[in-house]
Amino acid sequence: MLEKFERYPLTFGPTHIEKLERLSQHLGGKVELYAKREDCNSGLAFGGNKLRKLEYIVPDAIASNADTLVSIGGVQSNHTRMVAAVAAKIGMKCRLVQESWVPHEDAIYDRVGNILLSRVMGADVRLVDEGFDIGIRQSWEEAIADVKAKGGKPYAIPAGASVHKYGGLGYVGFAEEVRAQEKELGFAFDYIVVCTVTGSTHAGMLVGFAKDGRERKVIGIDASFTPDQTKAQVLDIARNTAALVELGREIVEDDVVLIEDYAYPAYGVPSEATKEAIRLCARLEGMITDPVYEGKSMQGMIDLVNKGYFPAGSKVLYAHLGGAPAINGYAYTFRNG
Ligand code: 5PA
Repeated sequence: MLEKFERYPLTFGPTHIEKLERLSQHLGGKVELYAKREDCNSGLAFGGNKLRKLEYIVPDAIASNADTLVSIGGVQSNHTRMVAAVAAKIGMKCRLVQESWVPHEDAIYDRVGNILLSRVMGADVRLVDEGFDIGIRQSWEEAIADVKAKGGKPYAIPAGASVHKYGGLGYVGFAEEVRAQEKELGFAFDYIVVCTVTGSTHAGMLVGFAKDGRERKVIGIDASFTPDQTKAQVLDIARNTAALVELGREIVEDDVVLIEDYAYPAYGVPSEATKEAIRLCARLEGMITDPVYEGKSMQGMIDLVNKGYFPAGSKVLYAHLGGAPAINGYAYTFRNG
């Protein structure tokens, strides 16, 4: 589906799919759980889902003759860490706006994890005291203007690389990759579980899996706590991406399956159930999920298994999208494990 698009390789290649045997058994053994390890997809600053998206954006950035990538996220944004890594790798400068998206207090929150890595990679990191919003932000537009005013050539990458015209392509590629892996495995997955916030990961998957009629089998777990805005953004990106790849059919609102039950109490703040899911997955599988994104989708998947949402015998693929560095910002939360 992506042959006509230029791709700048930033990842190792197809990501590993592993069975979560002990977690599946622990939850009763009726549903088989697997993880696709997007969190281990690259040697660039611990990798993660943003690299798949950026592979289709970097050629445009290079062609534009830019010298500075400009992007935005929360203080512990994984996306901005990945943009910093890509800027270093392709020899550009990087300007990052880190907003106060998370009402979480930890004395070291703005010194460790993702933001530490971005600083080490030489990004110009600016903290801005604005709350959570996945839309286009004034602080980001000001940063772009500021780079220009100082004689630089900015290339603008929105939050999560999502509303960028090519933001959805990377995860169309994920679906194609899963189809190829299914041939080798000898079975197909019945459901794909994905954490959804700015929307292009989910949107790309939806378009990619629409090719074989599985668009409604992509189960988005909202972690934004602003699900209406997130759902609308997924739909927009999916429609734009479907047109780009010439899917040949309309994406409709009901194709976006977004479960809203696990994002509480706020974006970036883990509930007790999220913390329990993080511990359970770590203790049974040695697989680390974070309190902002993957811990919430892990909690969601566990709860859906327990509720019988997936019929007995289902094979469920959990997309592990990365994000583990942020757990360092929750040192006090996990001080006793
Ligand atoms: C993020 C996003 P989307 O934003 O494409 O919906 O992906 C959600 C998601 N898992 C899931 C991890 C580990 C993520 O980092 N992170 C954002 C960031 O700034 O890091 C874009 C919000």
